[in-house]
Amino acid sequence: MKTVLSIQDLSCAGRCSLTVALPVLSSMGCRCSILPTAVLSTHTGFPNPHVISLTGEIEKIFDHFSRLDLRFDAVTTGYLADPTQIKAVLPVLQHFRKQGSLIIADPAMADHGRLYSRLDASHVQAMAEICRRADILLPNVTEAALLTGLPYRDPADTAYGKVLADALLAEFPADSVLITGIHGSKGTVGFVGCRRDTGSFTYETPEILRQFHGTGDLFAAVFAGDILHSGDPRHAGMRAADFVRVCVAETPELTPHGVEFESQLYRLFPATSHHT
Ligand code: PXL
Repeated sequence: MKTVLSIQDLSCAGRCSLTVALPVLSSMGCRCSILPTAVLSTHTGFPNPHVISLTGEIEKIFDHFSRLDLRFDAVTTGYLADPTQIKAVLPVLQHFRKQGSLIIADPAMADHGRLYSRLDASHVQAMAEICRRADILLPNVTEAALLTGLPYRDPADTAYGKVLADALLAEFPADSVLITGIHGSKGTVGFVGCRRDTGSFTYETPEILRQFHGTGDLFAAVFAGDILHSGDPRHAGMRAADFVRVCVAETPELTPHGVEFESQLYRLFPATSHHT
């Protein structure tokens, strides 16, 4: 059985981060361990969430993991609450990287051209340090622009996606990057990816014009579960994009509670290896 350590916050309500990663990775037949970095009453798209930082606990949990010599096929990172917390995660990545875990970083910090509420420019600098320790980066267009210093464009087309992907591979040592939220020729949305060894690839699906919270987290979780079996970022990205799309399509109303993925989890069961 493949094993994953998911490092991100636990938002009690709102369907994102760990409450998405756990069911998705379990459905994909992975044993998912967690390192919760903060507990929030809701994600920060709701007004005034109660935030309990677990920064001081990260080192203690990691220390116990190390004494047990726990090992994981992949370690994934997502939303982190502040730069101090990010600093506490760096040694954890360093350790598991040395042990051969695949490090997948979703620099979840911004969307639609803006940082999430509560975050500032110092967060971008700190998140870049996470990205320097990753094998695979999964930013959206806004995050890719912030990490490279290139301008944010809306919409970002495939050509600009390739510019962002090349800039990321120039700036960070990752083997692959995959940028979500790229707009194709006619009413499509998808990703541009680039592998350092074999070059770029793209994928587009018909766009559904509704924006939900947590779809990036859903994408990253499916991506991680797939790549551990396929070893192919393009395959993993296609499976993730198709899954997010069907979840959006099946969500009856636009609320801050994210997409209705629960009724679609069966599509991820290990026996179904085709995408969607
Ligand atoms: O979905 C990304 C995310 C994760 N966790 C928290 C968030 C957000 C996005 O706003 O606020 C706490």
